[in-house]
Amino acid sequence: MRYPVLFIGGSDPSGGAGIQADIKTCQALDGYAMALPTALTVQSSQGVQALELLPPSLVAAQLRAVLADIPPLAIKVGMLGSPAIAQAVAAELEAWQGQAPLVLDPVLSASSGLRLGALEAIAALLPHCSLLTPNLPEAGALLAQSLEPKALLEGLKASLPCAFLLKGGHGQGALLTDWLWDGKRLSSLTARRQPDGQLHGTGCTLAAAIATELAKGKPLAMAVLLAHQYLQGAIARAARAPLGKGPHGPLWH
Ligand code: PXL
Repeated sequence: MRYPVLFIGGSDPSGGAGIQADIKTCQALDGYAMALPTALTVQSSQGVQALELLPPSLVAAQLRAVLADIPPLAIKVGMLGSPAIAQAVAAELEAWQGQAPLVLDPVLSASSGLRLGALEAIAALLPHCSLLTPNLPEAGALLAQSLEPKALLEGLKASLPCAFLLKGGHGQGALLTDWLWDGKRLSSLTARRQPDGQLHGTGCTLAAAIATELAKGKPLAMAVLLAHQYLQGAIARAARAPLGKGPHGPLWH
């Protein structure tokens, strides 16, 4: 059995984040990765230097061709780049006859601070979303309020139409907690904070791993647990064999 998963997001030519990280994650977890870029970035472990968005019509055409040929069992959306691209993606998903769970990673900016997305773009995709995976700053931006994690959780529960995983990596302390709200229950996963240096693409990788496990038929909570374990392994391996001259080295898939 093969498990096709479709990834929609930005390209990172250094292979650390974006659709390159998605493809590696999916392959490592035994999925069949399909990937279409919304944008090309110029970046390395030293940061994102430039960004060029693809025309929305070209993103739509890629999506249409793939959906008509190999129906994905799950879809992950990362960097959308612009509201126009998000609307084009939403329109193609609406026109599609099939159905698949969609994991939406609401990418707003790179670690270097460069803007990679817009709130309006995320809003356009929310009606199609099965799981949203914001980090703390993204959750604050979505709620237009910078709040403590507990208050962010309540705010997201009250305002989102889908399940969400609130990622605690940007919080304080030696242990970090991710919170999963599945629509009915809240559960949490903790991990020991890893030193900075080889953490580029962690958000992309986690969401890609969740999508791949969902494609394999795992229930949401199990998919999140397996993805969390995969991410911790990829972080630990990378720490033993760093790559890149900059502060944002890649994981080891
Ligand atoms: O990790 C967020 C992210 C997503 N997608 C692309 C990126 C980045 C961060 O640099 O470059 C393409």
